[in-house]
Amino acid sequence: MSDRLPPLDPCVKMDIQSLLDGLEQYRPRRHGWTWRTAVPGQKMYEFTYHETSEPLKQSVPLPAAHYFDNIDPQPDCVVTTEIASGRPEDDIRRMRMAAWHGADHIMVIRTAGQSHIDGLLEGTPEGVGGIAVTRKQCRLTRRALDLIEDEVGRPINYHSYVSGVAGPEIAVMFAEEGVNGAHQDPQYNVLYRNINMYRSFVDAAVAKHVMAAAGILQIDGAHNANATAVRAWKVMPELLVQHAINCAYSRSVGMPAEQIALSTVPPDAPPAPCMRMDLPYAIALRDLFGEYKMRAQQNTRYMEADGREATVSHVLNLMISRLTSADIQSTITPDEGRNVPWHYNNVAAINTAKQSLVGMDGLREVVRIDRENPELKDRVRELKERAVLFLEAMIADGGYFAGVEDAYFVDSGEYPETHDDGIARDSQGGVAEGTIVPRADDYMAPVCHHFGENHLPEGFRGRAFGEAAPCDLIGGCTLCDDSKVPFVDELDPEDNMNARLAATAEMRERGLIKPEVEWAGDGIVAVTMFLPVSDRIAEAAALEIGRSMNLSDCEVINRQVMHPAEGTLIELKGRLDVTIDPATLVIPDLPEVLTDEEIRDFVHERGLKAVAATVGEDEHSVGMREIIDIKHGGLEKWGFGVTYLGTSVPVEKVLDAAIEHAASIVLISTIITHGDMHRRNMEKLADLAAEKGVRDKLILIAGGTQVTDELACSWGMDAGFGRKTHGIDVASFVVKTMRERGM
Ligand code: Z98
Repeated sequence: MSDRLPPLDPCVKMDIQSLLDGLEQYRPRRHGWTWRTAVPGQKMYEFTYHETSEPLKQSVPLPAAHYFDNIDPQPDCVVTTEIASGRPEDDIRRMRMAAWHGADHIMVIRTAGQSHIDGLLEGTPEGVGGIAVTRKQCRLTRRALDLIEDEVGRPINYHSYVSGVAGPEIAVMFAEEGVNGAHQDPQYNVLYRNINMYRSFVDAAVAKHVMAAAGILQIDGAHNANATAVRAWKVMPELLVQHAINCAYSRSVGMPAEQIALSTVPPDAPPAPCMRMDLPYAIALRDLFGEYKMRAQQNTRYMEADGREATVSHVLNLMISRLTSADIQSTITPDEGRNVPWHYNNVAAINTAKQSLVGMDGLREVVRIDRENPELKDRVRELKERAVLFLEAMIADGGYFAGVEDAYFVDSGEYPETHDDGIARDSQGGVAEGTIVPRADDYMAPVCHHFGENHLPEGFRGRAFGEAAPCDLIGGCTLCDDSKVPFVDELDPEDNMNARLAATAEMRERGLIKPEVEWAGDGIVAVTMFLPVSDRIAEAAALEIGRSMNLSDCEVINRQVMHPAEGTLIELKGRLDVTIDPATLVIPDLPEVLTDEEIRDFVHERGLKAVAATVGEDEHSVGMREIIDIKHGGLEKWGFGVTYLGTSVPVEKVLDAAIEHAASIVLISTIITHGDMHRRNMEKLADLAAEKGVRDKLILIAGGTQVTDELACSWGMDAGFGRKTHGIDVASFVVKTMRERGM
């Protein structure tokens, strides 16, 4: 049982072996989907939030959070990430990182074509950019997520797909293994996997019925039409129709409305004026399907390999979510365009969602969509009308199956305009055609959550009818009695988790370090370089540079023209065969800081004074003010008398002021480093102090983003302080140095 495993220690890596041990006995501790608990009016730091949820117990806040007491407000909607390492043992490490940044819906991507597998896979689960679904993979993942959710203090929903001709079996397995959410939409199987349409709908009825019983949240497949369409914005009416078909079908086989989520994507992306085009669609959708949940997916149709571009589209999509609504906010990364699933891009996309949603907290209250705006109003109505026309025509033409035969779907014209280029399927063809067999008169399945006519004997219709359960006839079924759930280990003797973990065992045991993005120890690194040539030459040159850097399997994953002749930005990936033993590393000790009391006493005793200035032609003042101002916890806090001389101050003037004020500390700051200005100013200050015979009476300190202690000292300073320095570091240094020097 998962609760027998010790809780995770945030400073220790997850022990994958212990998660595998005893997996055959593990049973999920809960079933069904969990929403976040919204906390309207939540107060954090100096702010009041309108659309956030309960905070995490442990997390990694956004980078700027240190200005705000390290708060990490979590939006009110569930945030999705899609994990696709292809190896469960690596997937679960990624999940832990994703959860710490704010994901609580984790989808594991499967290798393409799962839909064509006609039985439940129990064999080897490794895939490429995805995973073949197996019981072992599901169970291991759910078990790991139990620990991860305890660590972050929020339930995590685990998600996969119930598709294809093995759909009903997979649904049962998901219900048994505590999978919390799944895509299920028979239209997906028909249109994109060419599974026979009758078989798809029969299977879907059974699968949905099982999902409903297990509380599994369903996500539909309409978004795949956006992703497939020639012009994604043309399929908006059809998307409404696809949602309607799956919702109606799901309801008719017993799925409650609250378990149905629509998978919706703002269809366009810049350079299209996408917000104006997407907003009416988002509104029409919510008008028509208000009783269902909205899963807002990110636009992937126009995603290229550029992370910046994908992020901007994502943020625009997030704005639509905030202006309308989203119960689940999906995140996606441009990894597919780059041919590698990079786990840190998962984290980046989760942070994009968290940052944008929290940044737009309560936006809807102050920025209202103008529903009376004629352009918006007319377009919302037009979309609905086009969708209704689509449905009416399809019904008049013989219904859904006839419509699919007639290529109604994914046509590049906006209905009723058609270009006759939709996806057509033959009702007498496709995968698993002719495999539907009528039930015999005496057919009776002694299992619960069975769909359809089951010829049950009297008194066994189930607890919902106040009668015995059908499975009482056989002493219980797997959905009612957990102990009956089977476990089948991997079958491949070579390619399996144990063998793969054995290959990297030394790395784990000795804590050896190798870069990775895909799998543990893969050695893959990404290098960004600017090459002052045109793109094709740059690409060839980058590959050559990669080889000179000792990288193997080099591949250009992104190239962006800066100017046709002046240059190209290249992102290159390659494999670096280097292993670092942490025992060989020399890691400098963190500077020790003194207590407030110790510093205050020392400063008061001596009446210490400092002069401070940004020197040279440099107008930056924020860094220096943080070091000196009392309100930022700067030197004034301990009683230092600080004379701040301002910005762009000549070094001579700083020194004169120090002498005039009888200061023993001189603080200079430089951010600008062009022409080595920072070096020259430091050297000049040290030389002048020596010339005037005051060098040994002064502590000279330089600070700035490009300053290091080593460099500053080599240029005549007593210390240099770079990024992330606080007043306490400088104050401690001053006191310690004055004590050492007997000043
Ligand atoms: C997403 N990035 O939705 P195979 N059923 C439906 C699907 O949408 C998918 C599958 C099944 C997307 C994920 N969608 C892509 C409705 C896949 C998967 O046969 O295993 O590929 O089916 O977030």
